Amino acid sequence: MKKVLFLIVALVYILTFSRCRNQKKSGEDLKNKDSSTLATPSHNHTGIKDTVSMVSTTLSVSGDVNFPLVLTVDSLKKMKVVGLDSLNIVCQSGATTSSSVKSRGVLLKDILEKASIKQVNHKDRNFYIVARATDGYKATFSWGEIFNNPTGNNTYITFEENGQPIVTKGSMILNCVNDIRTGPRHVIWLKSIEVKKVD
Ligand SMILES: Nc1nc2c(c(=O)[nH]1)N[C@H]1C(S)=C(S)[C@@H](COP(=O)(O)O)O[C@H]1N2
Ligand SMILES: [Mo]
Repeated sequence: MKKVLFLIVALVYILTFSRCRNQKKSGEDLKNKDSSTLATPSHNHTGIKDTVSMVSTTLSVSGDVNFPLVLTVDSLKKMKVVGLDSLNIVCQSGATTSSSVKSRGVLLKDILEKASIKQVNHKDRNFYIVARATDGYKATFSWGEIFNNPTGNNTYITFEENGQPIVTKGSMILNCVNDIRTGPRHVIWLKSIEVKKVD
């Protein structure tokens, strides 16, 4: 009887001990995995993480405009939609971060015309336009670039890439396709367009 009891106790002890060891091992694996991820992050020069928390489903147009707007992808689809040629996104460093992106979108110029910039007279042209993202990233344009330069016909708010709605990079992206390097004024997670006047 004593022998049986001893055997049971020994068995329970061995089982418990081996489970602890296994748990510790998987715990260590996890720890190693975490630190190796930290040590060798996947190549991402901008530090951008695809994250749904950054997505804005609306684009506000505000500042020195007669008609402030809050636009959605649906409201853009009701405007003049243009299909863009395949585009590479090239960082200021020269690295291509995305290739052969085929987008659809609306000209920023058309959106600004809809909002109507508050110009006092025809010499009142010293406005700048800020395209801002939810993470604080921004790109700037001047009135002259948009309304008196080919850039105006090459700057789009896009909402579709390769036939799919944009998801992880926001719902709308600003793209200036005639920039020498397209990365800097490629604003993902776009949330607002602000029109400001130089005093
Ligand atoms: N909102 C937001 N947009 C951004 C950035 C950013 O950090 N935040 N980085 C820019 C830079 S430096 C580059 S090169 C491109 C890279 O775009 P991609 O990751 O869509 O290819 O996004 C640009 N747009
Ligand atoms: Mo970049």
